[in-house]
Amino acid sequence: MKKSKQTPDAMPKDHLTGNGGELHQVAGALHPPMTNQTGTIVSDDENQLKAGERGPSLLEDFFYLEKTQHFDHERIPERVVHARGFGAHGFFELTDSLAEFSKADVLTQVGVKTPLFTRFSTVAGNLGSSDLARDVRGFAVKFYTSQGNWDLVGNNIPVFFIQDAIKFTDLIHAAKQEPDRGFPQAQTAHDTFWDFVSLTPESTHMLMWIMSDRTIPRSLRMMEGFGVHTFRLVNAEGTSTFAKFHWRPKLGMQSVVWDEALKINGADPDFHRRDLWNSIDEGKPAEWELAVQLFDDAFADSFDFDVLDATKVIPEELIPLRVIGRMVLDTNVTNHFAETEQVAFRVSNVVPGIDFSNDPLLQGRIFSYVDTQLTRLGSSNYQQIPVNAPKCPFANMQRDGHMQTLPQKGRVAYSPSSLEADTPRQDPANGFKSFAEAMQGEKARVRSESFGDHFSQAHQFFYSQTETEQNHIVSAFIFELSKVDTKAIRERMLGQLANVDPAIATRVAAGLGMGGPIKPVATGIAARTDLKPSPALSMLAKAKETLEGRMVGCLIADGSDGELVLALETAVTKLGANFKIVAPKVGGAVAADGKLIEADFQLAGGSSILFDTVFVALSEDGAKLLSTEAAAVAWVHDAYAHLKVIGATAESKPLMKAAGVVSDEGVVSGGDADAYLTRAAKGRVWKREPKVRTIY
Ligand code: HDD
Repeated sequence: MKKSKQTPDAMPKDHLTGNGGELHQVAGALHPPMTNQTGTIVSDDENQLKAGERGPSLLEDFFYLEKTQHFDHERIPERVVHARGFGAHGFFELTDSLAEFSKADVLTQVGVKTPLFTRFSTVAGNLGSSDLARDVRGFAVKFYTSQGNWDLVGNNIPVFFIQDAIKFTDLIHAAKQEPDRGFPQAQTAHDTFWDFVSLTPESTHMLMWIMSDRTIPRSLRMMEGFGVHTFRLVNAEGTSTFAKFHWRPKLGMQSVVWDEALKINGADPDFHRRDLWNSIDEGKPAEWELAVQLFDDAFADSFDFDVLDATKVIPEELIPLRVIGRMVLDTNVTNHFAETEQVAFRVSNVVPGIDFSNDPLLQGRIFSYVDTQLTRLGSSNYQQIPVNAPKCPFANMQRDGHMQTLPQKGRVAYSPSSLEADTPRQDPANGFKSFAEAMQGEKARVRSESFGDHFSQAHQFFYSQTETEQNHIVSAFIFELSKVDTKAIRERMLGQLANVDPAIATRVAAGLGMGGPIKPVATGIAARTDLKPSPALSMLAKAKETLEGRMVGCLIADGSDGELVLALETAVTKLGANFKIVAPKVGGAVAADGKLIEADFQLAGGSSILFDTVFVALSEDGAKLLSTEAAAVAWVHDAYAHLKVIGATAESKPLMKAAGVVSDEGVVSGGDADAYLTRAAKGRVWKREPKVRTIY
């Protein structure tokens, strides 16, 4: 090995070699000497210490012991729920002060950029599951505010399955793998989940949401987020206002279609994390608006449902969203484990000016998050881990414990005290004070009657969707229930759906092939059908016509028109989208003019499911050749069946034919790049759907 004394610019020499070692040049880069955890330089990282050349290993080999012991303990318990997650750093910038309602700096100091860390997740799957499972997405944000950490631990759906936290254990046990067999993984399409929810009518509204395309997002950058619960804001005078928090993605909302989701899970199980990582890495930060719905007791008292019931939304048409700032995720983590895995969100992390409501789901969460971190991170000092530590000063009398890293100084570890001047003291004027809500009532285990209507908002949600979205909800119920072996559970679920609307139940029953009358499950309160549809609940009704942040895939082969491909790439990049070339070989293809066009993907590794829209840029020979290549036929066929806009050169016809493409408004042939991109920006060709799959 060639040795060099040169120091890389970014690293101070004494840091790398201050222990007496030297820098080593390997493949042109300079590497510092390897040491063990205590700084002793390792001379040989390839062989254990042995008694003789072919003899047994020696226990004395402290390098090997330390290395292997560390490896043996690399894993920590994964989260019981939301195990699979992906995070990034960024900031929140307030654009509209809420000083009238809250005394929190983060909600009142316009223009200040508060650093934050956001972790997205799926709920049911284990750590190694796939990103595109049909599931709720966690949307947890840790704001490192000047007054302490504020964690807004939400989801991409504004309602929840249950009303009281005491049912959370049951919900999750029903949703996760069945305990005897240990499967299925990362899906609710099995008996125990549908058994539980069909016996738990309060979950019906949430079922409508999770059967919608919200649970198969195209990108983490393209989904909404919600604080779910009603929170309280408290101003300097101690007056409280209720608040619900909403995140709105700058790129607009978009989902994949179900068949695509199933295939993406095989083609790229890391689809969502790769997408977010790449986008930030390419200097394209992900951005959301933060908006609030603010309301007072008078509204709460007059609203049709209880604002403390987490299975209900307050339609935006009733309380409009007020946009107050933006979140920008612009920095990838340095180390996934240290940051994304060790981040510890706690619903109890609030700051003066932000407080809890009495929502019994929220109240129960306040305990659970603090508790779970002890098992996961193993020490009550987990808040000292950099990703969890506040970025404002903090001081208290908590001492010692496993993995204490703070040099806690002084004799005084108690309060009150008189021995040292600089010990921390309670601060009644500036400290967090709970809102002084008057309390009354008998101690009892009860569910308020105001939580009793489980079907009206489910009905409202379904009929607030576009026809396409309604069809997808029905299809999702059919898919999931078709995986339920126990017929009685399927029947009971149809009975719950009949409570939402007999027409929905009939459609699902038709798809399942379950004839005969559907018996509604007995319910205390029947669904109201007079609630006005809320278009804000639909994704397609508010979809943006844009290609920004999207992926365009272009299929080429030898003989393709190089100029056309280049022109397309330029136009796509100008629109803020990513252009990726797929060719039979990853090395690329030789264009008609003899020049090499390099590829980003080999055909089998770059299936069209990875792209939002595709262009087939083949020559006549290329198209003939690929029309007998299964991967190419599937590439075009999938794009067509997934309702994508397909652009193509006239010469690509043989492949289009082999793939069963039937001309429609979303098939732009003739090689017109502009016409293709104009149609592609409008999104999928929903009108094509009845031609490619049965709508029940
Ligand atoms: Fe929870 C994790 C969101 C109800 C108990 N939850 C967790 C995460 C999110 C949510 C986003 C992952 C945080 C991260 O990225 O580390 N949870 C919700 C929402 C809920 C909800 C939006 C309802 C509105 N959760 C809920 C209840 C309980 C829990 C009712 C228990 C009583 N949740 C947990 C937990 C987790 C968790 C077991 C697992 C890992 C963790 O906390 O840190 O404590």
